[in-house]
Amino acid sequence: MIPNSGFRKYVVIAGRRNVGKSSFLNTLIGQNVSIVSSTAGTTTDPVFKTMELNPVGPITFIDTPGLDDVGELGLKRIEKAKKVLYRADAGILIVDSKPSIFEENIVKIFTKLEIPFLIIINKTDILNDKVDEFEKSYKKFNAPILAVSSKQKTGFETIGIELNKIIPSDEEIPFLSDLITGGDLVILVVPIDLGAPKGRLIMPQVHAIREGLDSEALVLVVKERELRYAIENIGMKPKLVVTDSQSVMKVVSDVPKNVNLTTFSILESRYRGDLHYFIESVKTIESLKDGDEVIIMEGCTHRPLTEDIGRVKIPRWLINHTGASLEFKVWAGVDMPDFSDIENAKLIIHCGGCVMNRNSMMRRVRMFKRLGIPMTNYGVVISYLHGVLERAIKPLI
Ligand SMILES: Nc1nc2c(ncn2[C@@H]2O[C@H](COP(=O)(O)OP(=O)(O)OP(=O)(O)O)[C@@H](O)[C@H]2O)c(=O)[nH]1
Ligand SMILES: [Mg+2]
Repeated sequence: MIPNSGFRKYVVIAGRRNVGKSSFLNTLIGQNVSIVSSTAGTTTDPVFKTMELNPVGPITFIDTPGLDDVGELGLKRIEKAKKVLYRADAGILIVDSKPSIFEENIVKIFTKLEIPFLIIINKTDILNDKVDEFEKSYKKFNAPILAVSSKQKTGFETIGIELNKIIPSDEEIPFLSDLITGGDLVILVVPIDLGAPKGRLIMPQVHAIREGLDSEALVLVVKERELRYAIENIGMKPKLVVTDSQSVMKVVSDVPKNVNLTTFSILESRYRGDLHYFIESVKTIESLKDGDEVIIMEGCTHRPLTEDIGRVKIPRWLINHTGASLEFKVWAGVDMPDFSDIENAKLIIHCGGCVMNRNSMMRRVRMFKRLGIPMTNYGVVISYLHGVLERAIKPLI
C-alpha cells in the first residue's frame, strides 16, 4: 500500500449521546478540547481538533453531537453532525452497549457514504466482562473493533495503526505509459505563449516526456505551429499526440483522424482524479440555467493571471455556451471545503490539481459524489466546450 500523503485527513467521531465521544477525543489527543459531562447532549456543535497521529500523519478529528439527539433542536444538531460526515476520510463509531437502532443507523450512513470506520467500545473500566459479549454483537458490521477506557486512558496504543489501515490510499495510475510501447512516436504539443513560465516546461509536460522516455518511446516536443510540419515530415505515424488544452482547437485540425489525440489535462484528470466522473459531470453544463451557482475550485492559492483560465476564460466560455447568467464562485485552498461552501453548487469545476496528489484529489471526488454534486475539471470542460472531448478521451477509455 502506498503510504498516506502529508495531506490532512478528516476522521469523524460518531455515536449516541453520552457514550464518551468527547472523552475519547480528549484522551486521544491528551487535551481537554471537547466538553465532557454526564448530561446527554453536551456536545451541540461539531468540534474540530487537529493532531499528528502516527503512522497516519496529521488528522483533524471531528467530535459530533450524539446522533440520537431528540427534540427540534436535537434534530438540527443531528443535521449539522451529518453534514460534517461528508468530508470524512474515516469514521469512528463509539459505543458503550450492544448495537441499537442508532448504531445500526450510523453504520448505514457510513456504508452509504462509503466511509470506512472503526468501532470502539468505550468504558471498558465499567463494562468489565461485557466487553467480549459486545464485541461479538458488533462483528456483523465487518469493521475493526477496539476496546478502550477513555477514563483510564487504556487501549489507545493501536488506534493510529488501525486508522491507517482503513483510510483510503488511492493507487497511483500511469500518466501515459499504458498508452504507448517501446519504439512508438509520441508528439507533445507545447505552446510557448505568455502563460508559459520563463525558461522551463510545466509539470505535466515534463511528466509526459519522462514517462515516454521510460517507455522507450520516441518523444518529439513541438510548438503548435510546427506540428503539421512534424507530422508530414517525420515519416512515421505517431501513436499519440498530446496537446495543451487551450491549443486543442488548432491542433485537432492538424492531426489526422486516425491518430490518437488527447490533452495534458485529460491525462492529468485520469492520473489524479476520476476521469469517468468528470466526463459524466460535464454534461451538467447543458442543464445550467440563470442564477445557478458554479464553483471554480483550485488546489492552491496562486495569484490569478489577467486572463486566468479558471476565473476568466472558463466562465466566459460557459456563459457563451449556455446563454445563462451563471453565478461563479471561486474556492481555492489545499484543505477540504466546508459543506456550507459548496452546498448550493450545481457544478464544480476543479483545476488540474498540479500541487495535489491523487489521494487528495480523490478525497474531494468522493466528497462531491456523496453529496451528489457533479464535479469536473478544467481540462474536460475546455475540451467539451470546444467540441473535442470525445476525441480527446477516446485513447483513454
Ligand atoms: N467509566 C467511564 N466513564 C466514561 C468513559 N468515557 C466517558 N465517560 C463518562 O461518560 C459521560 C459522557 O461522556 P462524554 O464524553 O461527554 O460523552 P459524549 O458521547 O461526548 O456525549 P454527548 O456530547 O452528550 O453526545 C461522562 O460522564 C464521562 O465521564 C469511560 O471510559 N469510563
Ligand atoms: Mg460530547
